[in-house]
Amino acid sequence: MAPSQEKANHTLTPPMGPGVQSPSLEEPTAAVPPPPPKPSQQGPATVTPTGAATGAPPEAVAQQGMYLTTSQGARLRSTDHALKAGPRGPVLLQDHHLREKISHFDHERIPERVVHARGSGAHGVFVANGRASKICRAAFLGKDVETPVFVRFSTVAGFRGSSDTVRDTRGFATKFYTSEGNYDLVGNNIPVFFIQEGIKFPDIVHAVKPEPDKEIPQAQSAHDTFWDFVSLHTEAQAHVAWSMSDRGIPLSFRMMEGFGIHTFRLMDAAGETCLVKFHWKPRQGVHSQVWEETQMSAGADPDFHRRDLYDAIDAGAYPSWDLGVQVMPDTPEEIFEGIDLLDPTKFIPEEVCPVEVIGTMTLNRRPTNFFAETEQVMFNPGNLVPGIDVTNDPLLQVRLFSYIDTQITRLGGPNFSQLPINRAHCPVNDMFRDGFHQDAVHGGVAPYKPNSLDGGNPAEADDDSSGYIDIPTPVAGNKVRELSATFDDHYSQATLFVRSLSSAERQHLTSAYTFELSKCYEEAIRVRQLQCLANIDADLCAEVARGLGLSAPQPTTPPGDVEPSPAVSQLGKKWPVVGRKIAVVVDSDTPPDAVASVREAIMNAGMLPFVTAPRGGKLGDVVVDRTFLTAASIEFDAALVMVAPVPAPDALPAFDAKSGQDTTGRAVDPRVVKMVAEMFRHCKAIAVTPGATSVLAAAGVHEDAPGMVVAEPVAAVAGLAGLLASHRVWERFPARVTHES
Ligand code: HDD
Repeated sequence: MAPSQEKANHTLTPPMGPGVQSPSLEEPTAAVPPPPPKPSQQGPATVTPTGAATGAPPEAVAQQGMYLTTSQGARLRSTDHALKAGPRGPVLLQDHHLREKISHFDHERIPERVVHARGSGAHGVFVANGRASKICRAAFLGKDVETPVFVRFSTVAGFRGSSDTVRDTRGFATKFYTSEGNYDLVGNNIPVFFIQEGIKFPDIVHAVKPEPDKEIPQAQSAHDTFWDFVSLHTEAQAHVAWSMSDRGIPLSFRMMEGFGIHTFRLMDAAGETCLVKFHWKPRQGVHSQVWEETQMSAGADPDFHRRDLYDAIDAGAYPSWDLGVQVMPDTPEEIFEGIDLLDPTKFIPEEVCPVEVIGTMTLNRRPTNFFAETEQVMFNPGNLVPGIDVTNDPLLQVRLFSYIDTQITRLGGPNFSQLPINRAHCPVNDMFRDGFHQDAVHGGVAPYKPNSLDGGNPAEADDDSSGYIDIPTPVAGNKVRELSATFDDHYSQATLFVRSLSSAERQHLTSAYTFELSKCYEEAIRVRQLQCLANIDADLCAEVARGLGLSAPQPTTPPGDVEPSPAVSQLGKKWPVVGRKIAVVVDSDTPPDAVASVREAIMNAGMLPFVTAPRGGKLGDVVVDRTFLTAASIEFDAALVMVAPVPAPDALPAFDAKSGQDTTGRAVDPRVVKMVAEMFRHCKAIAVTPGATSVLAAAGVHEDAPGMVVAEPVAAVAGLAGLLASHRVWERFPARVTHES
C-alpha cells in the first residue's frame, strides 16, 4: 500500500473542496449555495428502507437551499436577536424561531453507549480473495467481490468525552454492507474476553466503570472495584493479562489486531460446516505506545487515536487489514486441541491452528458527519448473512439479545435500522411498521403473512438463499444454571500469554500490574490479585509483589507447563513504514531547499513528514505543520533534527550547559531538547544532521546510543526508515527490570 501520488503531496492543512472559497475575515453577506459534502466524505449510498435507490443527491437529505429557514422551510430574517417588547423589553413567547431553535438544541444529545461510548469510525471497502468460498457460502466472500464497510474503533470503559489513549481493551466493530444483508463482526483487539457468560456482563462493566460514590476514576481500570471483581472472578485473569500488556495501550487504531473472539460456524454451498475464529491483521504492523506516552497524549491530545486515523486517511495513507480465519472441524464436542471452542476466555494459538487470509479491508473515507455516522451506527453480532452462524458460546448467545435491546433506548425507538448508516445495501422488506422515528412511507395494505391483498408480498426465501439456517443438531439436557467442566481452567491461558512475551513486553506487563494495584486503596484486594498472579507465573508474581512491598504468595493452583505462542508477541518482526510520522525539526538557519528535499524523501518512502519550526507560516515553499509551541513528541514515530545550517561545520557543535548555547554560539531551543529527550526515553529513532548534534548533548543523549543516526538529511531519512521497521529501538529498554533497581 503506498499513498497515491496526488494524496502524497498533502499539506496537512485542512483540504478545501472544489468551489469552496477560503473564509474571508468579514462575515459573508451574499447568499450562496450550501457546500456539497466533500466527495471523499460521502456516506453510503442513499437507499430507502425497502432498498430502492432514491436517486436523491446526498445533499437532499442534509441542508438545502441558500437561505436560513425554520424546520418547515419558512425563510428567516434574523437568528441573532429574539423577538422582544422593545429593544430593552422582555422576550416574547410568540417567537416561533426562538422556541424552535432552543428546543431543538435542548434535545441534541442522545444517550451514549453504555460501553464503548468513546469511538471513531471510517468507511472503506473489503475485497475477498475467494479462499473462503470453499468453506462458506456467503456471497461477499467470493473471489474479488468488493463490499463497502464501516468500521468503528472504541475504548470500552470511558465516557464519550474521555481520552483515547487510556489503558483499556479496544473495540473493533465492522459492518459489511453485503448484497445479502448487513453482516456485523463486532470484535475487540484482544482475542479473549473477561467473562464466560453474558449474564456476568453488567457485573464486569459496573466494576470497571467509575466508582459510584465519587464517579472516579474516568476510563481507568486502576481502582478497587475493578481489581476486586477480577481477583474474585478468576476467569477474567487471561483477559486482564492481555490488557495489562502493551495490547492495552495501542499506538494507533491502524496498528491493532482485531479478533471475533467467539467461535462461529460457517456453512458451504453443499451444507458442510466448520468452526472458525476471525482475525484482523493490520498491514501497518501491531504497535503500542509506551506507558508514559499514553499519559502525555491523554493531556496533549485526548483525540490522539481519532486524529491519527483521520490524518492518515486525509494523507492517502489508507490503513488496511487482512481478514483471516482459523478453521477447525465441526465436531459434536466442539473442542480443539484440548481447548473448549465455546469458552470465550480462551484463544487458539496460531502455532496450533494457522490464520488463513480470506480478504483485505482498506479504510479510505472518513465520515461526513460524526453524529450521523459514527454515533448513530449500531452493530449487532446477530446481524449475520447466509453461510455464517453462531455457536452455543454462552457469551455470544446473550449478546444476540443485548445489542438490539440497547439501541431502543440509545437511538430512541425500534427504527434504528432506517438510519442511513445502518441501512442495508440490498432490498429490505421486513413488514415492520410504525414506531418512533418511522422514516419510510410504506405502500401496500398487508404487512402480514399470509396475505392476498398485496399479492402475497413479501415472499419467503428458499433454503439456498435464506440466512439463519438452523442446522438440525440435537439439543438435550436438564435446565441448569452451570457451565461445562471444560470451562474450569482460569489460568493456563494467562500463563501461556505471559510466557510468550519478549523481555521488554514482560517488563511493561510487570509495571502495569504494579501501577494498577498500587492505585487500589484496599490491601486485601492487592493480596488477592497477587494470589492470582502466583497461579499464573511465579516470577511475575514476585516482581509485582516486590513493587507493591508485599510478599509473594504460594500458588493455590501451580502454573502448568505451557507451550509459548511467539505470535502473540509484538516484537521481533519487521513492518512496513507507510504512514509513520516523522517530525522534521527546523529553524531559521535550516536552508528551505534542504527541508523541501527531506520532505520529499520522507513522502517517497511512504511516511508522513511534519515540518516543525519555531513559528508558523512557510519556509520557502514548504508549509510549517507544527510550531515548537504546538508540537509534542508523542505525535511522532521518529524525528529528524536539522536545526542548523547545512552543510555542517567541520567540528560537531557541543552543548554548553552554562550558557544554554552550543560551541558555535547558537542558542539551543529547550523545546527541541525536551522533544528529543522524550523521544529518546520512549525508544524512538532519532536522526540529527551533523550541525545539530548540540541538541543531543543538551538532551543528555549520546550520538552512539542505539537508534541514533547522524547523517546528512536525505541519508538520515533512509536510516530512520530502517529503524522504524522494528517500530521502536528495543535495545534501549533494559533487559529486565526489577523493582529493586
Ligand atoms: Fe459488547 C457494544 C464488543 C460482549 C453488550 N461491544 C460493543 C461494541 C463492541 C463490542 C466493539 C461497540 C460497538 C459500536 O462501536 O457501536 N462486546 C464486544 C465483544 C464482546 C462483547 C468483543 C465479547 C466477546 N457486549 C458483550 C456482552 C454484552 C455486550 C456479553 C451483553 C450481555 N456491547 C454490549 C452493548 C453495546 C456493546 C451494551 C453498547 C452499545 C451497543 O452495544 O450498541 O449492547
